[in-house]
Amino acid sequence: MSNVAKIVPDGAELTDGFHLIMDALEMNGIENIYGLVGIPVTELGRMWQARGHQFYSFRHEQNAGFAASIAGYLTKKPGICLSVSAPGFLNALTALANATTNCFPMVLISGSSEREIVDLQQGDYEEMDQLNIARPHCKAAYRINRPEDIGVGVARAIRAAASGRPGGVYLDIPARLFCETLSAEKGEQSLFAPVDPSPVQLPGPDAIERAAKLIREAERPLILLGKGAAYAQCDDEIKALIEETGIPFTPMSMAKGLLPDTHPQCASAARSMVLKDSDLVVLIGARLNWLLAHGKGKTWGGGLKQFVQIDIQADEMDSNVPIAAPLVGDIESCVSLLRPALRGMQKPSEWAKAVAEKASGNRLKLAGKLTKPTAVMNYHNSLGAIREVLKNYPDITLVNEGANALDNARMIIDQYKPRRRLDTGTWGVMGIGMGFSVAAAVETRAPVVAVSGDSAFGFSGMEIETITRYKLPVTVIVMNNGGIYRGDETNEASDQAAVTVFNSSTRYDQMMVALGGEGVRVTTPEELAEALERSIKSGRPTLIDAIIDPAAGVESGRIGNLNVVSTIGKK
Ligand code: OXK
Ligand code: ADP
Ligand code: MG
Repeated sequence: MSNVAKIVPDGAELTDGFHLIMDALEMNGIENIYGLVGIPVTELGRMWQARGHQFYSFRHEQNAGFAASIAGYLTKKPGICLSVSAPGFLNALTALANATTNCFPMVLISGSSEREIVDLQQGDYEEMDQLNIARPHCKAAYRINRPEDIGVGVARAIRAAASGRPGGVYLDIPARLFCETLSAEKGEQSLFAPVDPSPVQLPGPDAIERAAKLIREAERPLILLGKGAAYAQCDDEIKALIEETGIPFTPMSMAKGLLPDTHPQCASAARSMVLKDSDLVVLIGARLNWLLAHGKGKTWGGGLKQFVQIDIQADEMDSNVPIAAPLVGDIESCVSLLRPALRGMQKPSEWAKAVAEKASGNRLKLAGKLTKPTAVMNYHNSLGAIREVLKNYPDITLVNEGANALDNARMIIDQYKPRRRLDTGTWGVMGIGMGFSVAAAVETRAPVVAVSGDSAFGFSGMEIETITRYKLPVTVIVMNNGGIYRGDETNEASDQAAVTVFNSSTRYDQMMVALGGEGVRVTTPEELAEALERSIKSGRPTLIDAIIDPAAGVESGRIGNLNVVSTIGKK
């Protein structure tokens, strides 16, 4: 590592902002930067590559931001996104806010314009008070004003993103700072990596005892795994807790695969039943937000449920309903303390058996639909074909977005390993597809399959050029039914296309060919399976345009209850 930029005539060695930022990132073990260059950060991207690191150049900052955020989720180290000022910064801000909402650690580093001009609103190039705009959308926002503060600024950003509940951090770098110099010696002294940036956090013994007592006394306990449990990377501890206690478990979407979906205790296929009929629910890294009907109401069987909740964020407790046994701490510590406290507990065998029977009945019912031929492919038989192929590739990461494409793939495609399913998360955000795919391929060094609705794909579709440029082993399957939700809506009022409808003749496969990859159009489950298998084996960037029945799909998939519909003025 060299942070010596130049040697001046009197012999003093100098460094500058560019070098110090790179030194600080290196010191924190950063290897990959996801971003989009332009004034004033282009040189930083170039110099990062010159040091032997990777800079992934995207076509839109939002996708670079999504990539950085999921890199953070996959590695437990903040993902780094680099953007230009004002519009580039704003484009990335959605991803930063999404990272914070989903508890993904990332740092968005944006160049910004000159303070004295911005602050007097004198109309600088890309003038914007970025720091203050970022603040409400992230966990922490910092600006570095002096080269000697770069070390502390980067260290604070890394610690803020990774510690406690992870999240997004904004780091503002005024353009001028990049070239400001400092003696190399002072520069070197100013740099450091934070010691233990995400420290363990132990729950108290009383809290463990309280939780263990409730679990022992429960007749129909359920363990609900969230993406916090997957993030914690203590897979063996969680598996041991579940198997030692014999409690049925159900994963939230990104926790699928923490234990295989085919595990005998997996209650995914009996979801309604276990949420409703359980008498105690142990939440591990899952929040009682909208995705869990806020922990109350008919989903949960009407009355108040008893909850044990494991979470690192103390004020998550009681956010929606009272938590009978809060366990505040990191998941690994909490689970490893809970296990001995539960040793010898009686397994809830009868309940577990009833759950397993319900789940296997539902699985059987679904299996019939997955192989049923139809005149035009539907979600069941197309995803059924994908499921069969992916069974043989458990290391593949599945990226999934859309409405029906999301809900059906979550239900149909089994996951076998932790952190292999990445999706629209807490916000149900469309557009994560290609950014997540790039980062998953980079960080896991294994193939990626993205299953995207045709609408969802449109949000980040141009990044297939990024995928081909870096020759990433990504297969994109566009579930093409010609519209948002479905492609057969008609506009009763005029001849303008209906709001949910796209061109039915769109050739997404040809888009991929034009941008340097392989493109295939398929119309049957057999063709789809064959194309997917071939693509995975080839390792070549491929887009499979899967033609789905335009009439397949329901408005907003399984969350149609959230739609807002007027009852007034309809003909
Ligand atoms: C699950 N199920 C199965 C299986 N797995 N049956 C057979 N075999 C298997 N393997 C059953 C399960 O028991 C449920 O049936 C049903 O399938 C659905 O399961 P699941 O897990 O999907 O459950 P549910 O109720 O949909 O979960 C609620 C939810 C989920 C809110 C957590 O819908 C979700 O994550 N939604 C995210 C939606 C989203 O973000 N969309 C964004 C785009 S929409 P029963 O009989 O047990 O109930 C958008 O932007 O606007 O419209 C817009
Ligand atoms: P899901 O959407 O899968 O239900 P959420 O994003 O709602 O998951 O919840 C994840 C939770 O996990 C957050 O409340 C977060 O604070 C928590 N969390 C993340 N990492 C850890 C960890 N290492 N230890 C404890 N809790 C964690
Ligand atoms: Mg569609």
